[in-house]
Amino acid sequence: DSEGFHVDLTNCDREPIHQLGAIQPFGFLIALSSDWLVKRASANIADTFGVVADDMLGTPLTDHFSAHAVHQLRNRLTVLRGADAVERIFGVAVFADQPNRLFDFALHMIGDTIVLEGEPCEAEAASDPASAIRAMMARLDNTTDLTGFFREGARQVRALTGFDRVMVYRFDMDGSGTVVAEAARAGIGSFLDLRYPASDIPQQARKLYLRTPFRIIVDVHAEPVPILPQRDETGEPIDLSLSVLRSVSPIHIEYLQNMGVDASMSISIIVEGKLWGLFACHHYAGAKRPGFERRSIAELFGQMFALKLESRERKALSAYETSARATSDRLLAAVAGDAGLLDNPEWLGNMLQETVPCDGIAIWIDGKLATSGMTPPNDAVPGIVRRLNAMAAGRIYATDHLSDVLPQAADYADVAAGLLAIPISRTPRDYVLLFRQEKIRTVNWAGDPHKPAQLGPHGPRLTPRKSFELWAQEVRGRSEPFNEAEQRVAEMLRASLIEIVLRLSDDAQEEKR
Ligand code: BLA
Repeated sequence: DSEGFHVDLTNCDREPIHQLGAIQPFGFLIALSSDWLVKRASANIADTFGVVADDMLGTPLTDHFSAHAVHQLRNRLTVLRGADAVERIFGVAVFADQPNRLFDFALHMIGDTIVLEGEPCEAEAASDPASAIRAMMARLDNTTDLTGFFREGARQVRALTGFDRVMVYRFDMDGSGTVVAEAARAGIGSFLDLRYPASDIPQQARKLYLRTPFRIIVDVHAEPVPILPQRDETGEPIDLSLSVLRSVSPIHIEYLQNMGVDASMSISIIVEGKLWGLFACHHYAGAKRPGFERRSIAELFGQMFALKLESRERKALSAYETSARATSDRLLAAVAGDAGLLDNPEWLGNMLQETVPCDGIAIWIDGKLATSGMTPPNDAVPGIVRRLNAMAAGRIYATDHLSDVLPQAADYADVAAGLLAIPISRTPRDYVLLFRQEKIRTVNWAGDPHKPAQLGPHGPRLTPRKSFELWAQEVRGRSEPFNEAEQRVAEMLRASLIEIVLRLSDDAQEEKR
């Protein structure tokens, strides 16, 4: 279509996925003015109300809904005032003469516009939601390690929603992601440990998933239903960011079809305000629509899961920091008793090793070098120090791939591929350097990550990759990365080391006098 946005490899992140102007056909959408007149309606409205969308525009909602239903919706709307949230109301009898024909509704606001989305109530309702959630939480709490916690999370989402495959998908720092846990129907193979490139879930989608933590694609083969009129008096398509029925990017639909998926659902896992990962769910045996109430329980479960994950991560971090603080105290105490220890890289190396594992250590003070363990050749160290001085003014610097910033480091990458540099003075620049050796890893990508998409046969139209065959990549020249917690701890050790160095130089001054 001429108005539509053409996706290509350069603009994938800019496809306006919240403004596609259509919903999925498993429900209907009505947008209302603040006086409850219909401003927009989805083209499938006649299926439920027997009035075509065009004829509904401009009419009051009370022409179509029972007075009681309108009353229920109005009441619920008052709860919402101002919030960037979706209210839900389950089991509404829309037609006064059909008391058993029930619908579930989602309500949200865009400015002054009220957006009402309805779908038929699930025949077999979820059991008491509160006790369902309680049982799910108890199961999570019964797990000991993180792997078990993830696996139990996947199991619970699968038990609740009935999807064929439920995965816990964790994002890496570079935006790629790995399946870290899975619960699946027997006989459909496993995606566990597979890695997917960042471009499989583009930026704007991630941003949207922070705001709306739940989405479902009930049937990837279903034809989207346009919302009429497509453009209102402002000329804008409706903003479907918070819509429950929002239709989905055709690129992503193609991706799912290439994967052989019929229905997809995902729940954001938000930790410390960041998109940590997703529960990603597939169904392969046709369309899948868990009822709205059940989906709402799954969404709430996702939020509780994330909170528990956050608290587990915090606990682990604080235990690590406590032990690091103890090391730092011991360091200070030991050096206070024997200043010579700081010139002893074996001793210092062993000490720091306990908190930040490494394969070698170099100490550079006043242009003098001492090393222990696996380190670059001595004559390479001044080059590293010069590079650090030019780069990381007085701050911790960490890399798992030193040759990124220092090309000649490729020569000794097998013994020292990664570096954590702790500056311990201002001028002249003194450092404690922790090295990690190369760790050759095999990353199992689901398809070649260098070709996440290709141009289609009909011009600039983008086609996501068709093959998800295992594509094993051998990663060389990199060490185990120094993680965030280790860098924080290095910051703490740095403070101790600076204190020691200052004290020693004071002592030296003293002796001179
Ligand atoms: C969205 N991509 C998504 C979503 C997932 C993935 C989970 C969220 C929507 C959903 O729940 O289905 C990716 N799904 C995965 C991955 C696994 C999985 C990695 O099951 C692993 C097991 N996709 C591409 C390319 C583009 C692209 C090249 O591969 C763009 C050029 C786009 N993906 C794309 C878009 C969305 C998306 C636009 C947003 C869909 C929407 O919410 O409208």
